[in-house]
Amino acid sequence: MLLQRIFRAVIMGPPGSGKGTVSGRIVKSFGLMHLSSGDLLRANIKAKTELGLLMKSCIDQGQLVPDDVISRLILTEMRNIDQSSWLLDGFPRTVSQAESLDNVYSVDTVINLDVPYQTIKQRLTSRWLHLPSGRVYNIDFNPPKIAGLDDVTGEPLIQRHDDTPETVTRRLKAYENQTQPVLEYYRCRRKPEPYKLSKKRNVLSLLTAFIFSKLKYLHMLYEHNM
Ligand code: G5P
Ligand code: MG
Repeated sequence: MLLQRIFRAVIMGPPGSGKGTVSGRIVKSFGLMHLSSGDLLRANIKAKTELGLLMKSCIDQGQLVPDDVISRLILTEMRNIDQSSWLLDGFPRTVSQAESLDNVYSVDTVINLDVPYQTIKQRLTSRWLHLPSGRVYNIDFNPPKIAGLDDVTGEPLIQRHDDTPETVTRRLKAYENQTQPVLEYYRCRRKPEPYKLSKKRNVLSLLTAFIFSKLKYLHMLYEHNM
C-alpha cells in the first residue's frame, strides 16, 4: 500500500528491540524511505571516512556520539529524501536531537518498541548483520537461508563489535538516561485532535461543543437542585 501524502515517522526503542527489523517490514509495506543513524555511522566506519574514524571508539564502547555530529549527518542525509515519506530509525536519541529535527520537519508518528532487557540481551548475542544493506538476521528468529551469508547478495554476514554483553549493558544505560526522555518529549507535544479538522467541520465541532456544554450545564443545575 503506497501512501497518498508525505508521511514522516520515527521508530524508537532500546538497542536490539527490533527497530531495524520492524522498519524493514514497514518500509516494504508502505513504500517509505528508511534512514538508520546506526547504519549510516557504520557505513562511515567501513569507508574509513574522517567522521567514521572519529566516531568508531565511541560506538564500540556503547556511548552515544555527540549530538551536533549526528544531527548534522542525519539532517544532511535527509535532504536527499526530502520529497518522500520516511521512517527514521535510531534518530533522534536525545532531546537535543529531537529539537534539531523539529526545527526542520514535523513528525506525524512516533512508534515505540517496548521489549524487556533480558529478551534484548538474548537477541543481540545471536544477531548477524549484512553491513552494506543493514539487513538483520538472527540465528533463532529469522536465520539466513545459508548460514553466515546474506539472502539477497550471498555476501558474508558479520557480528557487530558493540554486541558484546558489557557493551550491550552500557548501551541500555545510555538508552535509559538519554533516550527515554525523548519519549516524554513526544508525549508532551501531542496535538489535540480538533486542530486536524477542516474549516467547515470546525464550525460544526464548535457548535456541537457549545450545545454539549449547555446540556452539561443544565444537567449540573438539575443535579444541584435535586
Ligand atoms: P544503532 O545501530 O541505532 P541500537 O543500539 O539502537 O543501534 P540496534 O542494536 O540496531 O539498535 P535494533 O535495530 O533495535 O537494534 O534491533 P534489530 O537489529 O532489528 O533486532 C535485534 C535482533 O533481534 C536481531 O537479531 C533480530 O533478528 C532480532 N529480532 C527482531 N525482532 C524480533 C522479534 O520480534 N522476535 C525475536 N525473537 N527476535 C527479533 O546504533 C549503534 C550505535 O551508533 C551510535 C551509538 O553509539 C549507538 O550505540 N548512534 C548514535 N549516537 C548518538 N545519537 C544517535 N542518534 C545515534 N544513532 C546511532
Ligand atoms: Mg538497528
